[in-house]
Order: sequence, then structure tokens, then C-alpha cells
Amino acid sequence: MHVVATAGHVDHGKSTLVRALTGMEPDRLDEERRRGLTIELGYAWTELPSGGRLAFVDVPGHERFLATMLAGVGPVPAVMFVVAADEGWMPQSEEHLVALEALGVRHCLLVVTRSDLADPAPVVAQALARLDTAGLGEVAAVAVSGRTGQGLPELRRALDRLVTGLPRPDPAAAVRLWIDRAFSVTGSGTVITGTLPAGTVSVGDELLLAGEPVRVRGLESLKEPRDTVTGVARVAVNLRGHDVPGRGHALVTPGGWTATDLVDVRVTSVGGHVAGPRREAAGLPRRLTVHIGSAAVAAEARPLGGRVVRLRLARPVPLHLGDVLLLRDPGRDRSEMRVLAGARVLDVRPPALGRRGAARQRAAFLESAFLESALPEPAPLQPAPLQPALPEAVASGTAYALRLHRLLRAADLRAMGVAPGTPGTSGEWYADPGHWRDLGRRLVEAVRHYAAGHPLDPAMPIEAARHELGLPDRQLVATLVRPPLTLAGGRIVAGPAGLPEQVARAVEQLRRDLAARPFHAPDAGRLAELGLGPRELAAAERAGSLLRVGEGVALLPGADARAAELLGRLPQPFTVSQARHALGTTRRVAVPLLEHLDRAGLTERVDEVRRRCR
Ligand SMILES: Nc1nc2c(ncn2[C@@H]2O[C@H](COP(=O)(O)OP(=O)(O)OP(=O)(O)O)[C@@H](O)[C@H]2O)c(=O)[nH]1
Ligand SMILES: [Mg+2]
Repeated sequence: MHVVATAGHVDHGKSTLVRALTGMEPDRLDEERRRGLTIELGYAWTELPSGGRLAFVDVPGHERFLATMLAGVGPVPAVMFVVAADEGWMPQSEEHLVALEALGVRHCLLVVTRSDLADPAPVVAQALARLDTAGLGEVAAVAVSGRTGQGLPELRRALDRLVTGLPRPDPAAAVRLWIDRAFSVTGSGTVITGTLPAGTVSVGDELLLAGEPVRVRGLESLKEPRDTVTGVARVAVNLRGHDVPGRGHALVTPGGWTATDLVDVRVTSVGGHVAGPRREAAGLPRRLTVHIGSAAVAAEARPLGGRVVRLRLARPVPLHLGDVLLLRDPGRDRSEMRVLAGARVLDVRPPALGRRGAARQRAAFLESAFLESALPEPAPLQPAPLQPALPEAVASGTAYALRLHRLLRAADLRAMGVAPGTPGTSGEWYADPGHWRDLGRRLVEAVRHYAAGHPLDPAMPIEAARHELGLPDRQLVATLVRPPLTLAGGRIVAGPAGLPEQVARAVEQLRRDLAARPFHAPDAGRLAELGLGPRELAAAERAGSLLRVGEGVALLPGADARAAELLGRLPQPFTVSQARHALGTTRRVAVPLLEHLDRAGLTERVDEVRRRCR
């Protein structure tokens, strides 16, 4: 199914066209029919010549209902832009276009209607010229009459072409269903409706609504009951209870979004209407209304520098990095141009700004991160055929998020809309590569500093190192331990270089053996062959070239952290024999290695036979 919203000046014939195309009535209210004016969003659908189904969200054109118009267009990927042949481009044509541009809509069809009243050609030319200067991409045009039906077959074909060019959203994407209507049904709770832009909703799913878990009891799409619906689609969801939040709230996948009332955004100038003399965000009014999906939320704007603005929202909204917001001046009455700008969400977890100059620094940092790494595109806006292969898009979004936050868990990345594609840097943790190198250097310094301060007990406890580097998890410290550092009994030592020549060569040989099979410690025969007795092994360990996990059991430094990582992927808790299989080694190595991991605090015993990772 496809969903297209209408747009255009009041009374230009949007609802008449939807009626003519679908045979359904988009204006459902008595008041709408009495006044001949759309007040609320209307819904109707039809079958296209290709057999595909097309649903319309019909919006009001009157300037007083701009918020309703935005709620209708917000979650929808494509627009049928209507202009009357006998009136041409009008103020709300302009206002709607500016809104579409701010929302980043890239799929649009121009329909010049009421062609029975005037020659459509001049208006087609006029409207195309204006649309051409907006960022909506290639726009096709059709001239029709909603009254006589002239041109409707061409319009149907043009709509077919429009929707076949639309992006195919990911059915596995996190769900964010913005509610555009909510009503009580006697005996069966509340029904909410909305446009699902991507992802899948099924009966029985547990989703979040305004932070509260809700269960999908029933599902319909275009008035037909369904077990499961995949975006893009119009959906009606039956929920338990009558006290359910309505328009402007969203049903979301738990863990799939960051619910936040504080965001840093980058303002885009739209149609030259960004306020301020230098078109910088500094010219924005302090009080704004932020629109996203069907939501309109009051916000306070704090310009940080350049185009970067911090927005404090009146309530938390589920967001991803890269989301597009529309900023509007709530205005006392009719200010001249009320849509101010579009804005991309640059950060959903911005840090507090304390020191003087911090705002400006933050703005410069975000601006360069934005320019240098790719922000993810929100689902309804992705251009279909040109869309980069998914892993690449995901990787670049991950890189962007890590540049901002340096260290994040897989769950944080998912909530920011940049699902991690590759294994983590350390277990569930992902690190910005530059930051990770820096941490490695700082750890070496910290360990040396510690050794200098504790000559009698120079090995630095992991916990002390974690504290020193300000890291949230010991596992990160263990992964950072690499030569010249080595982990021994839960402590980190920096090995002095310089082993006797002969020992160094034997150790080098051993390192080569271990490179291929990291948990296959040499047996007594091999050690004797290399001339490595207990004293030589101890010296090699002090030098940070080897790691001894037990008497005569030598591995490479870092093998313990690597083992902990592999064991972390096993179902917990696990037995020695499961660990042995996971590590591809024997009991001779596995038993002392696990005891070593216990001492290092990376694993712990659950009972006589089982352990788990900490
Ligand atoms: N002659 C003629 N009249 C039309 C045509 N299309 C619409 N009209 C008339 O224009 C008026 C407005 O039509 P609507 O379809 O309600 O316009 P709208 O764009 O939906 O208006 P809003 O939703 O209030 O913005 C009605 O009186 C229609 O009968 C057309 O193609 N030819
Ligand atoms: Mg209408």
C-alpha cells in the first residue's frame, strides 16, 4: 500500500479530487459539509491502474488549520499538490510548499484542477516554476477537473508513477506510529489511527505509548482486519482502556527510540524564510512550536552558534538522530510567514553546557560532525533506488553517533536509530576509534604512573584503572590491556622491555604458535623444546610478552579479555566444558584460564560447576 497526502490553498479542490478518485467522502463532519471546508484530516483509498492500493490523507487548506495540515503530512512520504486553474498560486499554496520543504518531502505530484473553469496551462507553468525552486526533486504535472472528470485517467497513471518511485521502507525498522485520530469504541477500548511509515505492527505486540506499555489487541488497515501490517500503511490499532493519549503521541517499539525533551538541531533555511539578518539560527524567536509526525510541541530555543540550536520541548518525544523537525512561530495572530524552518536532529542526548564558551564550542563540534559523517535519513524520506546498501548507511550512522558520544552500548545506538551492524569494540560497548586509541594511551600512562607510586606493589588493579579513565565498565579496561600492558590476576602491569636474547627468540616463536590458535597453550614438551622453564616464563610475563594463567600455562597478553568476550556470547551460566568448546581448547588450559578470569573479576562462579560473565 502507498499513502499520499494532499496539500494546497483553501478551496482549490483537494477534497473534490480525493472524492472523484476514490468514490469515498473525505469530509466526514457535518460542519465540514455545511461550510464546504475541510477542518479535520480525511481518509479515503482507491486501487491504482497497476493494482496497487493508494490511501489519501486529505488535509485542510485554510490557514487556521495549518497545525492539522502538518499532522496529516508529517508521517507521509509523498504529496499531491493541488492548485486551482482559475486562481493560480495563492498564499496557502506558498505556506504549504514551505512546510513540505521544511519537512524534507521529496516526492510530489502537481495537480492543476478546476480546469473546466480556466485554461490550466498558465497555472501549470507558474506552479512548476515555483516548485522547481523548492527542494522537492522532480515534479510531474497533470491538469484535471474534479467536477467533469476530465484528466482523471491521466492523474491515476501519474499517481501510479509517483508511488512506484517511493522508497521501500524497512519492514524490520523500529515502529513509530504517530496518532492522528483516537476514538473510544464501546466495549472494546480505544482505537487509534495513523500512517505507519516503516516497520511492522502485529496483533499481540507490546509497544510504548507516552512511556507506558500498551498491547495491540486488534489491527485494521483500510477497514479490513489484519494480523500484521507493514509500513507504509494506514492502520487502525485497537488498545485496551479509554484514557489513551491521542493525536501527537506515538506508538513506538520499546528500546527503538530515545524519548527526550532536549535536542540539539541544525536549522535549514527554507525558501529563504529563516528568520534573522544573516539567516542564522540566532534570529529565531525564543518560543517555538516544534512539529514532527502528528505532534505539535511547545519548545524553547537556545541558539548555540551558527545554525545549531538547542530545543527544550514541553514534553518528551520519541526521536532518532537525523529526524526532521518543522519549526513554527506560534504567533499571537497571523504573523507573515509562520513556518520558520526545518531542522535536523543532531543529538538526542546532548550534554549540559556549563562553562562560558561551551555553547559555541558545542555548535562548532556538532557542525563539523554533521558535515564529516553521514546522519541517518528518517524512514519516509529515503530516496528509494539511490539509497545506499543498508550496512553502509548503518555504519555511517553508527560512526556519527560514536563521534558524538565516544562510548555507547548497543542498546543506546538502537535507541538513537543507528542499529550497530558490526560486533562491538568490547562486548556490548562501541567506541569511537580515535577515542579508543586515546584511552589505550592513557591507560599505559596510568599504569606506569601507578607503578611509580607503588614500588612495592606496582600492578594496578583493574578497578583503579577504570576509575582513573572514568570508564563505565571494567570489561572496557580489560579489552584495553594490550602490549606493553598485560593483565595478571586482575591487575595490570607495564612490562619493561629487554629480555635475554635467547628467551626473547623463544617467546617470539611461542607468540607465532599462539597467533593462529590463541587458547592452545603450549604443552610441557613444546615449552621444553623452546627452552622456556618457569623462570623464563616469569620473566616474559613481567616484560608483558606473555600471560601466565596457571603453572606452565602461557597465553598471549589480552587472551583473557578475548576469552571473556567469547564467553559472554554463551548462554549464561556456562560449564567448563561449554567454555572449552567456545574457546577451542582443552581442559588443561580452560580450567586455569577460567580461574584466572574469576580472579580478574571478568567471570564469577554461580555454583560448583557453572560460571557466568560479569
Ligand atoms: N468547477 C469546478 N469546481 C470545483 C472543482 N473542484 C472543486 N470545485 C469546487 O470548489 C470548491 C472547493 O472544493 P473542495 O474540494 O472542498 O476544496 P478543498 O481544497 O478541499 O478545500 P479545503 O479543504 O477547505 O482547503 C467546492 O465548491 C467544489 O465544488 C472543479 O474541478 N471544477
Ligand atoms: Mg478539503
